[in-house]
Amino acid sequence: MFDKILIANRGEIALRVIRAAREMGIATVAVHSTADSDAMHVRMADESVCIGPPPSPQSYLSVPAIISACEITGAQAIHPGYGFLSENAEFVQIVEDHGITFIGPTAEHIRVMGDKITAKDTMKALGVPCVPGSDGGVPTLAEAKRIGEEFGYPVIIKATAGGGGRGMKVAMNADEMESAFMTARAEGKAAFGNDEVYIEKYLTTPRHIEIQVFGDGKGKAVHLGERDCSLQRRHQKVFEEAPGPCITPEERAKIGKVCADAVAKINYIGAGTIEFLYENGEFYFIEMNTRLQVEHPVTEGIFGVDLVREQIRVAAGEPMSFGQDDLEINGHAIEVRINAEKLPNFSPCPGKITAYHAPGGLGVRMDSALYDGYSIPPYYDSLIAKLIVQGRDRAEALARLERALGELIVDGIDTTVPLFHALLQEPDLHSGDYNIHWLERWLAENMAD
Ligand code: MV4
Repeated sequence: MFDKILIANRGEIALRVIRAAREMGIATVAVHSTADSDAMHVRMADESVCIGPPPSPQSYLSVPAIISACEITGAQAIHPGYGFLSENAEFVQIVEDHGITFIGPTAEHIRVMGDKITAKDTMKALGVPCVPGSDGGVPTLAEAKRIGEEFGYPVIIKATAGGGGRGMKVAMNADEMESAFMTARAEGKAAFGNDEVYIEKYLTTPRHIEIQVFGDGKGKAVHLGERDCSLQRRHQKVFEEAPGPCITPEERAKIGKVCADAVAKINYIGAGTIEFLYENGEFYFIEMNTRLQVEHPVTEGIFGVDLVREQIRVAAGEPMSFGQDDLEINGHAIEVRINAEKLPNFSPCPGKITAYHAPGGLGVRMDSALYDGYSIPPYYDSLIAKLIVQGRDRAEALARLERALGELIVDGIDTTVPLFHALLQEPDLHSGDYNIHWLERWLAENMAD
């Protein structure tokens, strides 16, 4: 096992990794920008290294600075958290070339899944159900139109290098194809330097269901059920839950096995998420994320496992501490993402926290790097806390969420907490009757200023 690891991240996820490492008796190194000298992850780590000025490209994304911090402190491994360098295959290669262990998948797996066409080809060949559509890339408008006719409109044109909803255009009919095709290509080129696109049948009212998988890198892998993350605003998840309110145990076992078998077959190592659209009882693969995700705590809650501990174990060459038969769901967990943003427009709201009180009690987990008197810098993501609640069933989890939100005090800045109080008044949220468009529609109807 490692003696010391470096966490190449900040905020709540840096704390999350430090906590797992400490329980394992592993020393931790925090890295930080000059804007984060007073950040909680710096305080909580055993050691810290300042790696640059506030802008991320010169600090949290600076590969030389992070490798140097590792060499100076003697850290044997790097945990990337999520975002920043977590899905950067070149970074992983450089880390390994320096004799440092990357706590995560191989550069090759990151590369394959980072390109949406090769990801889909790979998953399809592994028996994972995919959205019907083009076989690989679509190089010309004529070919795009032929595919539109073959599969029937509406179709969606997606940039292979896309992500976060960029480089994605829907064509409702043949007349819209030219503009949608050209725009998706141009956005792919502009945002990712890659204009290759592919085409899928457009699913009109799906849910976003993602399967948590975990592999040992040696052909063994398990699934840890699904999360329903359908409540999103501008491709940012807002509310996540496990298990999915609409997924039966039979469906879970079936799609879970398909996913676990697929990642076992490619010797996948560590945590991964296989994203699906779910409509009319069918799963359609869209993307795979080769990282620990923001919403991993809901899965940890219902399965009672520590995914970060497990990531560190397999990275160090140790076996996974559980098999599929050890994994059983207990109750229901919900996470809400609390952002430093001002409603109704969700405009970023950094500033000084003048009072802070975290909720507690049975079934409440608050993952946050906030503290009383902390100043949220304006340079980074606006996520300031994840409130995760768990109950014996979904109704109890929802009641607990409302109770915990009521206990939370974050003064001095605006947050998205009022959004959750309002959402908890909605019958559709209590019945679980929502899809990927529900929240945007609700916001348009209820947050119009
Ligand atoms: C789709 C789709 C409908 N049909 N693909 C959005 C981001 C990217 N990860 C995939 N996305 C979608 N792909 C087909 N064939 C609808 C979306 C989509 C979406 C997906 C998940 C959660 C929220 C969403 C919001 C808008 C569109």
